[in-house]
Amino acid sequence: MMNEKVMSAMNTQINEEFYAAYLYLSMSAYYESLGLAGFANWMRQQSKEEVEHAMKFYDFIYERGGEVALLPIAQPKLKWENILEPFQDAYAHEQKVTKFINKIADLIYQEKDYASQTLIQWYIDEQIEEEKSTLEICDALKMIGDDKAAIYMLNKQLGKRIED
Ligand code: OFO
Repeated sequence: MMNEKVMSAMNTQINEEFYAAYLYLSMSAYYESLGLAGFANWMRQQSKEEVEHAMKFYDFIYERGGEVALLPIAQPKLKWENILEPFQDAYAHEQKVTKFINKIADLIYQEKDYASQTLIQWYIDEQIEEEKSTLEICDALKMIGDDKAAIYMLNKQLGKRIED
């Protein structure tokens, strides 16, 4: 039997993960519009990863005999001012998601919901990676500035990201 409060928090987080997928897909579309296929690919892969994050909660809720309740997904931002901005927003977004995950972890420990502890630890570890990868690209973009050759190289590198 699933703890009701934890189930409700996980349902809310499913919505956040789908929103993240939507946001990164919107960033991908922005990079497509600039002809930066590599940047667009990175964001598209990230978007897919967010759907997987949502589905991991989804599957867990059913494994525990709970019920998933899907909520409306908010519209993401559609335009950015320059190629750095989406990654800055992505890093800020990941920091926000880390706070959400930590709150769910607090609740799980408070409720002594032992069955959910391993799952939430997976998300805690994943958030370390999510913050790190977006911050690294932000730093690279700040270093590069307007250097066209370096943007070209980074675009090539980001184009290599495949589903993990
Ligand atoms: Fe689901 O980790 Fe990013 O948002």
